[in-house]
Amino acid sequence: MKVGITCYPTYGGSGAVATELGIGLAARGHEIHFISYAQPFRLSGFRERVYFHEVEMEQYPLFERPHYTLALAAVIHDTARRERLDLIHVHYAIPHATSAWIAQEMLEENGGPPLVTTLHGTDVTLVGLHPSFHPITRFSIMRSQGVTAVSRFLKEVTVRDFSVPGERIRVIPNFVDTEVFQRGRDPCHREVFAPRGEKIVMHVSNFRPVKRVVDVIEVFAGLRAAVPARLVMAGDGPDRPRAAARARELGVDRDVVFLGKHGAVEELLACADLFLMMSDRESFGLAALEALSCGVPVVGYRAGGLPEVVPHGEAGFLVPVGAVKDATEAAIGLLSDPARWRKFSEAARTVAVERYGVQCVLPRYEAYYAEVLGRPAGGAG
Ligand code: GMT
Repeated sequence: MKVGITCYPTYGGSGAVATELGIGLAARGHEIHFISYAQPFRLSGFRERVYFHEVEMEQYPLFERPHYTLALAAVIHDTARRERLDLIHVHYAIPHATSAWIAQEMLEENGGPPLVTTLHGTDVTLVGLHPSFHPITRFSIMRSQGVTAVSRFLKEVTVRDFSVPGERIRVIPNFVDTEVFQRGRDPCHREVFAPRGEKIVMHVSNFRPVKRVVDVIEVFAGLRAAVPARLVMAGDGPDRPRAAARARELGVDRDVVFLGKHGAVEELLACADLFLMMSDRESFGLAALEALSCGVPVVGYRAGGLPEVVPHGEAGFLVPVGAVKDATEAAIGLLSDPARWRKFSEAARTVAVERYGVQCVLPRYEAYYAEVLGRPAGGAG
């Protein structure tokens, strides 16, 4: 099958999932054409059957605002025509599903390939809800021949807030390459992060307000008062200065490392002891899944789709949003009891491998593509 994939190429869950999906499908014999304004951050090195088409923006004095949606539509149209794509799969509805719909309209006389849109999170729960975006987001979802959501939670929200019939949305969860994300890989940076044998607590995100990174610092400060620990904050974004300021206020700044954006989080997670995800809205929580795959228990807020990913009391603990004290107690309980921690770590790895391993989830996309195309499932042809 020849599939065009459009995603945001920058650091972020939807781009990561889209890229891993393309790489995985290419390994299974499909031909993948990534279409975006930059090479997706997880797409490095040469890979057979993987191509990248850059969306370039024309500079013209009249265009004070760049027309990315149109430029993307033009490249999707061109790629679909030249490469004879069987299917277009866009990740994150805005504006990708709209651009793909325009491309399809342009291809209509030749019968354009069907469009699958994967809803990831804030395209539905935040940005798409804005009154100025709501009608076009709904329109683009409804014009897609296939729609997937990364969690049951996200499907329910889309049905409720966009009046999309439930039967139009298939839940296909995010996945993780459990060979890449695993404990004890080399290099492991434990001695650098925790030279005195401290526990390593980790957080990975884009530091947007929804991630509540100040709460991450507060949970860590409470934990560190009871257990020697260091906090590694990977990623960057608008709330980083607030988090750094809170760490200073609470007197824990010497034990908090802000790494900035990191291209290989698997190297970091492989030596973590605890992952904190204190988001107040999270449709799935890919970073939490990647932590579980590395045998790292998760403590976080019971928000959105996170309870579908982290089994409470088994691979981690989820507490109500804002319950910093409860989260701190849960973190202390895990890190001060080695036998309990080992049990949770093993359960975390099992959940990742058995429910969310790439080998379990990829065939579900293949089967869904076949269904949308009206073909029998199976095979790359
Ligand atoms: O950053 C992105 O790529 C998108 C981002 C978002 O804010 O929509 O992440 C969403 O998609 C990820 C991949 O499916 C999910 O793991 C995240 O939970 C989800 N983020 C939110 O719902 C806040």
